[in-house]
Amino acid sequence: MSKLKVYITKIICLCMSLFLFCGCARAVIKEQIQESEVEEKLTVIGFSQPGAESDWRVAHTNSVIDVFTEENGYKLLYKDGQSRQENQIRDLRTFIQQQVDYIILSPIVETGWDSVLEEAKAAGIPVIISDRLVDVEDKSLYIAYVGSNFAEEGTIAVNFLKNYLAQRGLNEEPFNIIHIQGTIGSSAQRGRTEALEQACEENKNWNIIAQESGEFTKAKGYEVMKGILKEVDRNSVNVVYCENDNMTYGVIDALYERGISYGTKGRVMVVSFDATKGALELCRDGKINIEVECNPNQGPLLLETIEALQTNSQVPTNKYVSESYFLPETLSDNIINNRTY
Ligand code: GYE
Repeated sequence: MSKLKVYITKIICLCMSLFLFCGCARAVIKEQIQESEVEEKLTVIGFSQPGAESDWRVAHTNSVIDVFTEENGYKLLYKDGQSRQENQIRDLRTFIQQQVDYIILSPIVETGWDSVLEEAKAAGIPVIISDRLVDVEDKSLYIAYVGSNFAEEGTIAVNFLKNYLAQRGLNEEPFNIIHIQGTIGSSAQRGRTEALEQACEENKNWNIIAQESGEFTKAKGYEVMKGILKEVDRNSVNVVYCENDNMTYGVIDALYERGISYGTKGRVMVVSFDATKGALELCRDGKINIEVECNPNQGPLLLETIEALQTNSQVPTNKYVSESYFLPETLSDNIINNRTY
């Protein structure tokens, strides 16, 4: 091939590559523009969770993630506070800086939110509280609450115990309770604790012989129960009132280790809250006497609330999820198999 031919071939190749490159670049830019146009139309939600301490929490997170999808017109920014309020406050400030459209807050405890919620209000960002409540002086700092009625949950557990004792004519006998609490200052702890303490005031034979927080985790539940069993007379214990399922798993491990029988056929009754699948299986097998349900599927109600806000419709201030309870005799495999969390 002559030098000139080689030269011409090279130029042709170069032109073709340039042409191809420009075509691709244009396609990429077009795609990016289209993506950002779609993103611009999405409603941005900042979602702050206290952590991932329990199976219930994971189910609650998933329920929110499942509804605020791009197909539904949303972009969800999710932050896990690693079980620290200061992290959640920092996460809310990040959402405010990012100028999100709405904030969903599941507060680790009830108090200490005034300043950051004032900042959100000043930035014009509506806040919806989910799961646990906030205790703020100015109620206009949040638009709505979506979650559980914890006092009601506690009342269900306490009424079960009252009926149990009444049916067996044990109303006058000493009834000794080990009380494992959730994160102190959280609404779930407060509602469930208040119901029990109130019942102890009303029934003079009910005694809380130990009361400690297991912070809603299995590890801490196990640790505190192990410690308590070293302190109390094990033969005096009638019931463990445990404020969530994961702590209950730790509690029954500690009972088992000490050779103390529990559940419907054992020495010690077990009362638990949440009714997650694993705990329902234990309840069906008689290892847990009652499972008071706490429903984590709050995503759809949160979606409804935000859709109502988007269309300026009237938004109810409180929306409670429906909840029930389970006993070994009412638990079928069907109920358990249909449990999604
Ligand atoms: O019972 C527990 C979780 O706030 C309702 O927190 C929630 C509670 C739930 O970690 O498992």
